[in-house]
Amino acid sequence: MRKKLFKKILAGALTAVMAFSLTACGGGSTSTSSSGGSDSSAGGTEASSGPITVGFSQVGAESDWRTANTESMKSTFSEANGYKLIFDDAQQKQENQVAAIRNFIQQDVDYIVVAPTTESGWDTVLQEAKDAGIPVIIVDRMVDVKDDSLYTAWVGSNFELEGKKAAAYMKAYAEAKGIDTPKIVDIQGTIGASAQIGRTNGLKEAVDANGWNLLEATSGEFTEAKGQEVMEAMLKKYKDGIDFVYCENDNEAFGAIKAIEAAGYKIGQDKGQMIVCSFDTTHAGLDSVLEGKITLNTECNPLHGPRVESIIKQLEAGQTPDKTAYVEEEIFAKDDTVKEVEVDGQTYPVTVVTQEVIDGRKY
Ligand code: GYE
Repeated sequence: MRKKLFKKILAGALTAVMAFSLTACGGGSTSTSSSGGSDSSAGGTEASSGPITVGFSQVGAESDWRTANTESMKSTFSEANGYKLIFDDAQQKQENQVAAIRNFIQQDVDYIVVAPTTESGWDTVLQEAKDAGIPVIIVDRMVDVKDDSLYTAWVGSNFELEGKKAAAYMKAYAEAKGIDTPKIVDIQGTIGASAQIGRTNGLKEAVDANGWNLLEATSGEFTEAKGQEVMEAMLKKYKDGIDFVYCENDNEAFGAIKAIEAAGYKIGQDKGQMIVCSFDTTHAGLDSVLEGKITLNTECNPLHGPRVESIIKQLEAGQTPDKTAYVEEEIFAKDDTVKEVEVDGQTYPVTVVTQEVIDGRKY
């Protein structure tokens, strides 16, 4: 139950008790006090059915994925759906998120939702939320806290699995294209963010297992501008060629593609060309696959609004939502060279991108 709702019911009960004792003291004149009592209890019912207040601390607006995610949250937590959403854009800075959460606590919101920048550094502020009795729901990236009771539930993607799927695809693709020891650069996401940790680890594991040549891993901070800058620097360093450009999101891939083309190198699907891999499968990301710029795009679904709402509804109904919930995701590619990949004993089909596939998608 919402803390505020509980407070309102408590206030209503107190008013009723006061009315009752006044009546008892007044010894007989029941009409005024009883009508006063029923008014206040009617008021209490009205107030408790008011909008649910949600404070949402969003990472920023660094990518197309993030824009789709914000849109999903805003359209779900709308006034028409019975919510009052307090939205805060942290501009990719954790300290802004901490300030936003403190602000939500001060405003005594019903629920705090956090899409954390990085995994660490949340213990203190989440303890403050817990002490204030406000449930915290974590969405998208994870938090790494000493005490799991500091948050109520988490929903998001299995980033490590995403990375492993991509690496399994690259292995099969390299074999099919006759690329022996692939030379790879990794344009990482924001360091310390779950999406970066999982995707980097997925690749790293395959590099170690297959003896691939990982030339460099540097953060592009999940942005197009930084992705381009990092790629420009890498192109200057690795003159002997790069086989795979592993970008940890679509926007970094867009930046990298600009840098590669500006430097006069060829992007494509064959040996001797640069094979760009990405994550997110945003609309623009899939357009880029169709165009043949991105070869592999591993899905990361941003439509978390309804998922967070389902958690809130369960809490409102006094139920216990799953502590952690992973979203199911697919793999999209330019061609059918690799039809499926296997990760940890599970098979994942690869969908070849067509205009129809793009048109049929929700983001
Ligand atoms: O992949 C990237 C965004 O945390 C899953 O953050 C998210 C990542 C997403 O900036 O585009």
